[in-house]
Amino acid sequence: PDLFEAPDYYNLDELLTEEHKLVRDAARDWVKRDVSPIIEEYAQKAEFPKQIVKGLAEIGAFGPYIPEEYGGAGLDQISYGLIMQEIERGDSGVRSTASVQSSLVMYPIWKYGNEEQRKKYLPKLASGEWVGSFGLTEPDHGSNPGGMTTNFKDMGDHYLLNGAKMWISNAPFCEIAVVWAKDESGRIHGLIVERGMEGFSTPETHNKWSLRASATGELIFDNVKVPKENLLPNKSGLGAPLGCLDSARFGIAWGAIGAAMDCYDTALRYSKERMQFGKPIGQFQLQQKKLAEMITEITKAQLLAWRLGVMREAGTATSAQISMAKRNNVDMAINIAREARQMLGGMGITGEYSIMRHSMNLESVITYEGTHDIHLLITGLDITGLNAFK
Ligand code: TGC
Ligand code: FAD
Repeated sequence: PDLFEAPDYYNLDELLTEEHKLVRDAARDWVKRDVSPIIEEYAQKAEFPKQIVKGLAEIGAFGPYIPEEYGGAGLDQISYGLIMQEIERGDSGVRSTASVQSSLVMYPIWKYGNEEQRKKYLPKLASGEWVGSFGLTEPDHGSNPGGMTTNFKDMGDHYLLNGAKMWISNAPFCEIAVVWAKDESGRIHGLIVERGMEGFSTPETHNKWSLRASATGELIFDNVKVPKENLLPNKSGLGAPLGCLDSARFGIAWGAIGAAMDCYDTALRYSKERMQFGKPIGQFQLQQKKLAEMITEITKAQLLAWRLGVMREAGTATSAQISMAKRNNVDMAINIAREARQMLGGMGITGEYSIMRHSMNLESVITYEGTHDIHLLITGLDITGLNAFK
């Protein structure tokens, strides 16, 4: 069941450069070899497979577009997207680890940090020696991060940080966390908090039915003394964390296509092998309808992601355009996972096949990085000029 084919119904490969294809194929081969064979077991155990961190670094999944001088892969946005697509064919939780590390930890340090911070943190994050987390969401502030209460006070020679973040990917084992907190005037800033700082703890969140191969936890700050040099100096306000989300949401728009492709591949293969009423089930019109709609939706999502990649590379993609692609492509994937699972009948609910795991994972993907409804309201605001959030 781990034989990936690569639906490319509209010959999108013709739009890719040789480098894009090399990067994608290297990621695909690595996922096939090192992720697919073990991921079901780790998801069942609800454990992150830490041994894959090195491989993620080697395929360029940690900071694909961060310049090489800081240890990044120095690739373009479409390469970043393709890497996320291939990783999420394997598992959304593994893609989450890469998304957080690249777009939510390395990106803010690169864009909003100073040169010392870039040199201190980025190479270690790119190589996977350190894994980071990103703390924006709080127990009482998810869709509305601007309401956060985590705060820091200027104590002269350091900052004193208090508060708590919840639902944080990679939290239980992160070496550093990029944490968003308000200063005494209520302005949001990013702070780099390091494991070992007194008063900083990261309890794990258990009992998840989704994203089980990714570790999720809290970040708790109880009078943590944060050195002043750990504040990201070059951007503040809610726009700073939201800028990181733009990059992560872009990657998720591509990643979701990978999960959908794996479900489609699996259902297509199964439909040709599984016999009922003396025929392969793929010969029944109802099953063909499901498969035909899947490949149609995957193709539309690929075009959306590719065009967004071109605009993102040119620096012209708006946040609302990114929201549209995240929302559409994750919704496309979750619907395909559900239909594909039904096509496998009873076998579809087992861990023998990847579909049920994708289906459960996508419940997180459709919620994090802005829920399905929040992204709709972002589009609504963009086209009407009328703000449903205020
Ligand atoms: P609003 O007043 O609209 O905006 C505040 C300031 O931010 C600017 N801005 C953006 N800047 C960059 N990129 C964006 N996407 C931006 N959207 C808004 C805006 O211009 C403004 O700037 P300024 O200078 O005027 O202050 O903010 P609001 O409080 O009304 O909220 C807007 C809303 C709802 C769209 C936003 O807060 C939102 O997107 N909510 C969803 C929250 C979310 O996505 N959380 C994600 C947490 S991280 C996560 O889930 C990681 S999962 C990782 C994984 O495992 O892959
Ligand atoms: P709420 O904001 O309470 O929303 C509940 C419901 O109300 C949703 O359906 C929502 O769409 C709806 N709603 C809210 N506001 C409106 C409105 N104005 N109009 C209409 N409907 C509305 N966060 C991080 O900071 N870092 C991470 O690494 C991270 N990783 C995550 C990993 C996992 C597995 C999960 C599940 C979440 C993660 N998150 C992370 C948090 C995630 O971003 C939030 O769960 C998400 O933003 C939604 O917030 P909430 O859960 O508080 O839901």
